Amino acid sequence: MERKPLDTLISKNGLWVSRNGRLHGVKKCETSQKYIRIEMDCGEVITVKNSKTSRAARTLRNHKFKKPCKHCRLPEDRINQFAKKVSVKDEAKVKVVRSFRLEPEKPIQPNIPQELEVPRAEAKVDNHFSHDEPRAGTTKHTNHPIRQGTNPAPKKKSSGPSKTPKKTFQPKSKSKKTTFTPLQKNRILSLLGPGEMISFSKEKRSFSELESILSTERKKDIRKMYEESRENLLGKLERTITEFFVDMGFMEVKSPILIPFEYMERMGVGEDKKLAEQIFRVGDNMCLRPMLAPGLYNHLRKFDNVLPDPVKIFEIGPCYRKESDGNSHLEEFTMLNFCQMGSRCTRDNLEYIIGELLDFLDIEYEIVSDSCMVYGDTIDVMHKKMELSSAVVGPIPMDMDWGVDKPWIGAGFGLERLLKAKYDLKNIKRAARSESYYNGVSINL
Ligand code: ATP
Ligand code: 9VF
Ligand code: MG
Repeated sequence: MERKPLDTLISKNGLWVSRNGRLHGVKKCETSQKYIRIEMDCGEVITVKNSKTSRAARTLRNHKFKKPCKHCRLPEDRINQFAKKVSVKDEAKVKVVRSFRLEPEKPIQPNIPQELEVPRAEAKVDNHFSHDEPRAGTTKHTNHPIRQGTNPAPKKKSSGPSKTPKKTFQPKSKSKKTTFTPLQKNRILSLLGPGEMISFSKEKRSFSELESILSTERKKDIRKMYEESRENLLGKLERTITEFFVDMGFMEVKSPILIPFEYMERMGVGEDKKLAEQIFRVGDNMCLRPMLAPGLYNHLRKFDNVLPDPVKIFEIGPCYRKESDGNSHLEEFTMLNFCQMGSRCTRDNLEYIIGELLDFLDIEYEIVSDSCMVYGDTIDVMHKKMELSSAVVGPIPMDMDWGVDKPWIGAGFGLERLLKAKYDLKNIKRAARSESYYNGVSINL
């Protein structure tokens, strides 16, 4: 026999059995595409998925409950009828109102995030955009000769998650150790604040106890952000860096995100190349840009006979790459690429600009040498084991294909990686465009 959906069962019985077995009278019931909002006689309101197979549907079908809710004041005969498995047929006690969209006020099941955030060593990701050669020529960059004696740019007050020392959740009760399923661990890890840690092996509180404590903390965090700054960290970083480069005499550029695939061929990433597999193709001829260089090349060429020497431009915006997952890779990320063409295009000047930017952002870094298939030799900027940027001193043979014939310097930075470094985030997903985190804090609450 066809099983009835939950909303039909509710309207048939006019009753609801809560998770703890209380039998409630239903006052009002609204149904959307996916959810049912139920108002009980006692005033309690819940929103649940309209599922045929849920616990609630089973209990209503089997007429199982522990005891009636005192505050609903259900008449004795209704309780007895339900207990005797007699449905109040054709007596639709509760009118089901159908609406198109009804967002759940509170999902019954915690929304388990997809990613497994179990702490692990920096995951190695297949990376076709750069060779995996051993890093060489490491130089600590705390005292760059050119930067000595220059006035550091004013440090701005940060309104993001604080970089306070890591807190550890200490077990409080003396009861025995709790074991957590991988899904539960995942949920708890996603609920930790940006700087917090937990030791599951020592934890004595139950999953639901911990989940509830952490959810309360995260709600406080989000409310505090709403009261105090209301700025999104990624948006704010883009604005801060824009101001920095505009002040340094660079022109802000916004070029298309949807570009001809031919641009990628001209960047040396033709269809036959391995790294073409990382590109999101759109239709036959277009793709989502995996880098900012093509748009910047075109601007350099066009501005060359317009602007005074040297031409200084930068762009900040979304880029897309298919990546096998990792703690520092996103498929949708935000790149900053600045470049200068003409005079003063030296490695020293490139390192000076990079140093000024990272000092301004208060992020520690070191410079190492690397190479990649697009540019050949690169100067990579590292924060611990994470690459913040690849920088290049041109000219390079590819310039010819873009009508550019002057020396240049340039560097590409990932903004989410800058945030991950600055706020010591566990996973780059916390810094990304997201529906799961706001400013590094879970919003699945
Ligand atoms: P990696 O070797 O870490 O995969 P890459 O060398 O391929 O990076 P570049 O092409 O040099 O990356 O891009 C410049 C910068 O853009 C990187 O240094 C990094 O900060 C950022 N970036 C690149 N790919 C990603 C990504 N998938 N997610 C987040 N940031 C990225
Ligand atoms: C360095 C990373 C080729 C003269 C317009 C500027 C650079 C940046 C490398 C970047 C990329 N190159 N994501 O070039 O600044 O292009 O792979 Si231009
Ligand atoms: Mg690189």
